[in-house]
Amino acid sequence: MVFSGMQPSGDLHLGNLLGALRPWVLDQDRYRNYFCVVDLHALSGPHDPRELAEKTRQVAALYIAAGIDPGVSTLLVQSHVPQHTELAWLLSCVTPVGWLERMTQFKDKSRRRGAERISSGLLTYPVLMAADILLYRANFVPVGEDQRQHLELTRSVARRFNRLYGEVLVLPRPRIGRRGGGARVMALDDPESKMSKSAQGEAGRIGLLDPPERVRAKVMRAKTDSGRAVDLESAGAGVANLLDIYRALTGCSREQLARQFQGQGYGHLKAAVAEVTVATLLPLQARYRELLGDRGELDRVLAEGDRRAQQVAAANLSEIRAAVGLLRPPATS
Ligand code: AQP
Repeated sequence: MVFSGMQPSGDLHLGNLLGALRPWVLDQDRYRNYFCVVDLHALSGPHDPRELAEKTRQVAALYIAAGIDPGVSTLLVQSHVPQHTELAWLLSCVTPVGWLERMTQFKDKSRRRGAERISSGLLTYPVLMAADILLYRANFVPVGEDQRQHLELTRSVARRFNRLYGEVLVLPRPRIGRRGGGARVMALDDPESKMSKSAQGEAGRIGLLDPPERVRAKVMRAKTDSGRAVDLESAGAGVANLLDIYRALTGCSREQLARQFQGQGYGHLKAAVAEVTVATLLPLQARYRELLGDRGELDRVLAEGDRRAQQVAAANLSEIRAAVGLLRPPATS
């Protein structure tokens, strides 16, 4: 069983594609999958209520455009399955605050936003994420490297819960960076930081919906180092990031990478990265436009996924509720 998701907190980018979406697609026939648009998570930071519903639809359309088949995988919207939030409460009651305060993403985002502007939802975000995963008894969670710590926390919470209430929760394992890299795509304008939806300015990220000219302009302006020619052994963060992106997009080996770029100028590498990126994104964008052209069909697909997910979620949650000792609700006719 596989569970993973993305927040509709901004426009999805190349990091989301290479770190998560593509690994989901490549492995989707091997497992039972739940791919979720985690809209409740998007509320933990600043968001525009006039845009959230449409962004949620857009992320779902991007999943399908990237190759998720809703006939094979269950595609759902987190807020449409209320069991996620109920389980989050049960888990929060066994999660020490200190564990949450140690999360790097919480520390980074709260430093960026300032203590007055962060919500307690940002602190408890990893508990909701643990609930998302544990609710479906997922064995594997394919995510980018940045989510490793949250996955460790999910395992710790599940272990603690099972110690207190019996073996009801399944400990999930992260799947990070399988198949050709891309587990941590760095920002083009600041290769020491990860490419991110919420970073200020657009120069650092390649949006999955960026038109070809914008992709080319961003890649050509990517920060490198003071050198001129590529050296695979001693590449600085910016050049290494471009090489990683090229490798992840083409699936080429390190030897092929060396043959093509070793000793070549940075301009040559950038032009090649821009072209493979454009070639990857064009068909995805065409399919995305088609899907958004028929919102009724997209909503129908999501409703079917929500329904399938709710069945599993309700059955699993009722076992978890019983384990903590809650009174079983009266059966409704
Ligand atoms: N730069 C990245 N490289 C590789 N994988 C990445 N992911 C995110 N950024 C990179 C992976 O994408 C999935 C979706 O993540 P999310 O929507 O829950 O948000 P996030 O991890 O917090 O990613 P963002 O895009 O940076 O969003 P904001 O800025 O809103 O926080 C996850 O599997 C993640 O690992």
